[in-house]
Amino acid sequence: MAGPASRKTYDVTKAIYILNGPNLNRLGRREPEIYGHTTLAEIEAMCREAMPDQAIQFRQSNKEFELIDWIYEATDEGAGLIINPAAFTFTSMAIMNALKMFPGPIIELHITNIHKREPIYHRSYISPVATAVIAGLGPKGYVAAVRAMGDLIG
Ligand code: DHK
Repeated sequence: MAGPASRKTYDVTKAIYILNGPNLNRLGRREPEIYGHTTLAEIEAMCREAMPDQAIQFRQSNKEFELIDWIYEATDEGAGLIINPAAFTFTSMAIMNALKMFPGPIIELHITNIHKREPIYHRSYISPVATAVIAGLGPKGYVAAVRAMGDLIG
């Protein structure tokens, strides 16, 4: 096993990017029986409270191309990337290919445990290119992801 000397170092002054996919802008009123009542703005506040000294870029888009453009931006300017691709998880080779170019740690995140849901939610295009996957912890999964990313980027 590689010793501490070989641990990859990241520029911690660079931001952690937290990207959210389609329909997550409707959290709080979107299928609350599945996704809960917490809004995306409240989740963003929870992430910033968890790491007040860490630069965080928190974004949401329903557009696949925009998420890809933000992955490029994170590739050029970020230290780590947390992504909840939502439904694009199961459809987007384009997002998978963009993530392949990201040099830092990637955490794939889902509010629900996708593996406990219908079969269409079981095959992720993102997991093969992610450092880690967090699913089923609800909105608190974002806080767990931010803290884990803090450790990964040192
Ligand atoms: C959110 C969605 O919008 C679904 O399409 C995913 C994910 C699950 C979530 O659990 O955060 O499949």
